[in-house]
Amino acid sequence: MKKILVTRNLLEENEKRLLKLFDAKLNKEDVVLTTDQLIELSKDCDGILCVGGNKFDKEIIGKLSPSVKIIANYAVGYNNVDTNSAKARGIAVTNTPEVLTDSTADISILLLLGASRRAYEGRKAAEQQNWTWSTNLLLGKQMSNRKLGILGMGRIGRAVAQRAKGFGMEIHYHNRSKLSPDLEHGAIYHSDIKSLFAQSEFLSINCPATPDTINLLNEETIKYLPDGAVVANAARGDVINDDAMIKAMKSGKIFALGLDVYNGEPKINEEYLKLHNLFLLPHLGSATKVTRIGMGDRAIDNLEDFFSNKRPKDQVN
Ligand code: 8YV
Repeated sequence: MKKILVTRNLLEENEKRLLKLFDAKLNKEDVVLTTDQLIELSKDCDGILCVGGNKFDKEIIGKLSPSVKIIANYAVGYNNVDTNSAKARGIAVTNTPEVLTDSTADISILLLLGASRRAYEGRKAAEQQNWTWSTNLLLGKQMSNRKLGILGMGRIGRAVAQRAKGFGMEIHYHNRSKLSPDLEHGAIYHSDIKSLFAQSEFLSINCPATPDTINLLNEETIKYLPDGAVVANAARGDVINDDAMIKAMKSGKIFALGLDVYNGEPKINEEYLKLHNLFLLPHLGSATKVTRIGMGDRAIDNLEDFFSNKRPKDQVN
């Protein structure tokens, strides 16, 4: 049986299946492993099933035992793994697409609604029981029939578009390339972000973190958005320049922000926490039981394929 280091607990259903197929080295305490622990614990392993919080940069990959042949990432995003360095070392890298599309798109909508309808302030006021109903109590922005910009029109972006149509929103998007009409479903393509942002009364960030998207919302580009725009990020913290965003939230340029992901998470820029117009969640995009089981199954499928000498369906390098 091939030996697999599993860096965090999986749901019971997934662990049962994994244990039937592999000699799985589990992390029963479910602690976040340090880099040194990762390297040490994987020494006698043929593969690693890891989560997005486990970083595998060039240096770490260089220190992995030659026995490690696959890194099966339990996440659709794989910016935590240097796929080129892995390839150079003969290590396959896989991700878990499709299975988390719906749950992540749901969270994007929750972020847009939570931010625009002032859910954080609302929760605080309700909890403190010191509010008086009035015609202008916590007035928010209404999504219905407004324009939604989607940055990154992959599976998740398209699922956000589908949901937003239920609100009567007009969908605009930017992507590396224009989608075919059957995938676009009437959404309006913008070949550059300046043009997309200019239309985005609401903006949903659903692109992967790549050298092209890191810091994409910055001092300069935030200015392209209409005054009072609402922004939601369910992708990766790196896409937003926090200092520029905080400044824009203070000035009112950005009416409100919804965040599920952060630069350097679980840490969050302290300045954000002083703002009332922020709706935040602790990286819950894929956090439903059905999705997490789907992610585990997908990672296990990839390991199974790999060790049966088939190219895993989700190999990304
Ligand atoms: C995960 C994610 O919660 O899939 C992704 O890219 O960001 C989330 O679904 C996390 O990375 C778990 O590994």
